[in-house]
Amino acid sequence: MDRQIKPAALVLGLCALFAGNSALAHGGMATDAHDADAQVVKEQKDWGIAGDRDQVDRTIEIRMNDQMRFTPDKLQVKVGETIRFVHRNDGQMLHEFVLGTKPELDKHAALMVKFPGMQHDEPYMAHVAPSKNGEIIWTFNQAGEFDFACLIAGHYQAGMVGEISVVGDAEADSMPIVAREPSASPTDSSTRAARAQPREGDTL
Ligand SMILES: [Cu+2]
Repeated sequence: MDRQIKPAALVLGLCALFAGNSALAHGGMATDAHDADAQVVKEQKDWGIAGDRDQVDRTIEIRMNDQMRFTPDKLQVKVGETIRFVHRNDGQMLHEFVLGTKPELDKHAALMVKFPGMQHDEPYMAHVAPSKNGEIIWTFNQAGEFDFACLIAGHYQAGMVGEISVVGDAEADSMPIVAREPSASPTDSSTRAARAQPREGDTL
């Protein structure tokens, strides 16, 4: 767990960002992923950095609904992985997908409640209209426990949030789904038997 309180400067930066954006005309939300790509400014965040389309390791589909839930709402990625998130809004209202640390999302959500019409857009967020898709490409280059959330006023408070564990290689080796080595020969049963031993903390 590495959920540190953000420095005050970062919070002030976030406020300034909102102040700037609120001056823009409303309604121009970046639902077109390709337009968004063209103007991505890569800034290192605690939870990673904007990724490149040609570096994508894996695509993860995230569904959103009006019951204020994401499916799936728990993800594990490896440090260094570039993920293409594809969001599908199954609901009748606008939803968002915003990556961040819990403290940062908490503060951001509070601002969204205070200023519900406020526009915001960053490479780590997608705004997805009803029955539409969204997309972001993000590189998780730092280990830690992070969240994703819909910060539309009321949605975050209703529990529209999920978790992302970004784990190092050693931890990732215990992930049950990955087969990144060539398949073992039939005579290699001793090694496989050893690998098959469950380890404490394994989840299936
Ligand atoms: Cu929502």
